[in-house]
Amino acid sequence: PQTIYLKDYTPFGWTAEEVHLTFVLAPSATRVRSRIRFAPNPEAPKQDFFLHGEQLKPISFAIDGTPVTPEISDTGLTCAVPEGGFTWEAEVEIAPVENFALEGLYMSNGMYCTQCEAEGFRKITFYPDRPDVMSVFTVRIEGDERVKLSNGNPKGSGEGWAEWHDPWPKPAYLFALVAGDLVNHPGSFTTMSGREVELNLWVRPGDEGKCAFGMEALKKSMKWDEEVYGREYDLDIFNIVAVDDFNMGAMENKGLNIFNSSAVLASPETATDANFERIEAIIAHEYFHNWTGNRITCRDWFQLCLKEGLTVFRDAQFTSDMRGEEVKRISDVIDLRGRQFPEDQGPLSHPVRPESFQEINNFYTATVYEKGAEVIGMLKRLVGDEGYAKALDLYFERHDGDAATIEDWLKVFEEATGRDLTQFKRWYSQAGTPHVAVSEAFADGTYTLTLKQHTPPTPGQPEKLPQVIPVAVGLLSPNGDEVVPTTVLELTEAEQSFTFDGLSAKPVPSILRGFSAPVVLERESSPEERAFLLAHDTDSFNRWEANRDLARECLVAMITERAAPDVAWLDGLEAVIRDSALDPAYRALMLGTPTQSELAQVLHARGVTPDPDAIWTATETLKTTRAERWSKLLPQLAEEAKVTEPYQPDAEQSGKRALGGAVLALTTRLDGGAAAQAQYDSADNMTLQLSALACLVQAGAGADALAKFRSQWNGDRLVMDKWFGLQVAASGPSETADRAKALTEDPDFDMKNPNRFRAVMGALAMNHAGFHRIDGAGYRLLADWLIKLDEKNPQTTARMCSAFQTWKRYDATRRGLMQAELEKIAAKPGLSRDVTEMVTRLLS
Ligand code: BAL
Ligand code: ZN
Repeated sequence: PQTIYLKDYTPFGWTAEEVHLTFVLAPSATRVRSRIRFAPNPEAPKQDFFLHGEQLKPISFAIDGTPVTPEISDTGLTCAVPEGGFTWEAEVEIAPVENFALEGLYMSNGMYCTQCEAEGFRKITFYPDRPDVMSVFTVRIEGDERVKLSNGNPKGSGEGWAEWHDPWPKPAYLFALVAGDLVNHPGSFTTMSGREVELNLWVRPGDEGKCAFGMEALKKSMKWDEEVYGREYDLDIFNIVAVDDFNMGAMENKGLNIFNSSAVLASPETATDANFERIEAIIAHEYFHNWTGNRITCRDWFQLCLKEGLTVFRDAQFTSDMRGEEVKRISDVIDLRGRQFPEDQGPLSHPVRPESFQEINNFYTATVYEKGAEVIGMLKRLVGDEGYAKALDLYFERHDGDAATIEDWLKVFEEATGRDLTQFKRWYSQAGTPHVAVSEAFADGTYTLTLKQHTPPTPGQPEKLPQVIPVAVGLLSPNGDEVVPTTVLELTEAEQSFTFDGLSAKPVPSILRGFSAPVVLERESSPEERAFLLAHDTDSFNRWEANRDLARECLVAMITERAAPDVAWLDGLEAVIRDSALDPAYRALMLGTPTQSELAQVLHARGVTPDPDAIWTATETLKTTRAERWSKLLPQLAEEAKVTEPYQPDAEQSGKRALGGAVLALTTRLDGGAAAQAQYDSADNMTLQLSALACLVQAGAGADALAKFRSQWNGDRLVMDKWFGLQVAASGPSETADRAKALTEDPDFDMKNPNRFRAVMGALAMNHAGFHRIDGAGYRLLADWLIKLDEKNPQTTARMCSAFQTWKRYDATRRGLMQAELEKIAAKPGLSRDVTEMVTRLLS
């Protein structure tokens, strides 16, 4: 496959002044007619006229009304064109019903829908399918379906047809079309300038009862973007459609967002608190793209983080405002360490702005999204809230209507704040997670912190230069008072010292407060000092972090030295858990332990080959020890976690249920599942039902409940995804692969549905000890299914290949087994470009 480089960017030779599309829908023979007015682009070098196009059956072509015969290849067409402007017309035929890649125009449960980002539009018609070609689209849809939707505002409709016009120029990746017998949940919103916007959430008949929450989340997002960023919605109508078969979470098509049904449909009976929170965040994310992504888009796909990093940052701000900052920050850091750190520290490591790719779909990664958002968080910390607000105002003012770059983005910050961001820009070009080592000294009332930064080599980048790292620090006196409040130190050199004067005693430092930079902090610290921070740190993130450090060190000692669990730490933690002044959600997070994969990463970094079975055993032992040690406390906590009011998916109730869920998991270790069974039998919402079911399955007492659950929820695809996933996630390591295999033989397992495939195979990959079973059964099962899925859906297959990204960490047996599976995938004749690129990188 061809490699594409950032350095080779060249503008397209023409501008597309307007685009008219007509779709005559038919499942296996949809006709697409295009009429496009092209004009020479004065800013582009001379070039052949090339339009992207893949898997299209050509019917006819004309320029200015005269038939032409372009030269057509697998990737597009070239054609001789007049010197000046001209009107291009083409007609092609496509077969949506045969499109299982879920890219371009396809069908899901009899409904037509599209997914064009990143390069799906070329599977709909011939077009300059690149984000810097922006045009005004008018779309006509002909078909028998009751509902026919596209971008922009409705222009007209009649028996068997509908027309839409989008006045805002957009790239083809934001094009969307939906047609089907859908029903809508309506709403409306009055914008800050007083315009009425019609809102609709379109779903399949039967799903009407799962729309109310999503609609309210949309209204809250619209309001928040006005209040916090001054951004107003710009069309008369905003449509959201729920689709069952969808590769991603959702897509921000202009005025017509298309959502994976799992990311929008929710009712208390069918969705968990975590589902509700995710839905609120994704609706916000897609809505916020209207300005950060659509009105200002990306010049090329290397700039993907320009819209994604910023929009993730904005949706995180929104969730913080809706649900509380401390819990959101901790959850985001857990996620970053769980998904982005392994990526950044393995063969798939790439900069936030990659410099080359073969298949752009492989770069919708945690690095581009989540590290991209962290980079913006650092920028905001460095320039301050006011500087950030000024820079964003300038960004929207200057670049509205543009296809912009990271250089444009950084320039508005430089101009708005006067700050030179030359060095900061390295965050966009250097891959890898920086490590910051800390040493300290105290003499004559002066405390000195010395910080040293180092970023390990990553593929193609053996040497790294120092980055600008904002390190938020606070100092506590030995009695627990804060003597220096949070201060941001700017680490710019490889090694740098910072001093604090006038202290009466050696302070205890609280470093990297709020996780002020996405780095690994290396600091020798005693258990006593960590326990002190757990008891006294005024920064809630670092208080949680102290506990996480203690948990990690306890588990590492259990794994490597067969040590007993650290009871001094457990007593310190108990004091926090008992503190009813603390938010239950925060206490629930305190009860979490580092994941087994995170422990494997820590051991590997310390030169110890991780043994998944030993990690699993230590984690289990620690949990059982906690349960036994806290046997009297657990019933009290369970009582405190009870919600007596009617179900609401808000932060307050969710926090209580999260604490209750953590307590139930411990209690099950003592009572064999009695409390879980009682909760299962009386649950009136999915959060309680599912947490009880997980406990029962984990305790080996789930057979009845699983059968009941299935018969209760058989008709609900989203709930049944939970049934599939939970059994694999909650199974013990010796049976995970067998359980997953049996589920793939279930008549309701459908590999063509990405949610169902991920429910089973994603859960297998996430069950650390189960996936890494020493006989390689987990690896084999996953690889075999990836090979099968690649023939249908390369995009989802390629993303799931990342399950193997840590393969080099393990012992020779497991390494050999994983390598063999990767080589087996690589050797498959006809392997997609997506998966070829992924396995090549993984094996490099
Ligand atoms: N643009 C792809 C889906 C998302 O990030 O919103
Ligand atoms: Zn996005």
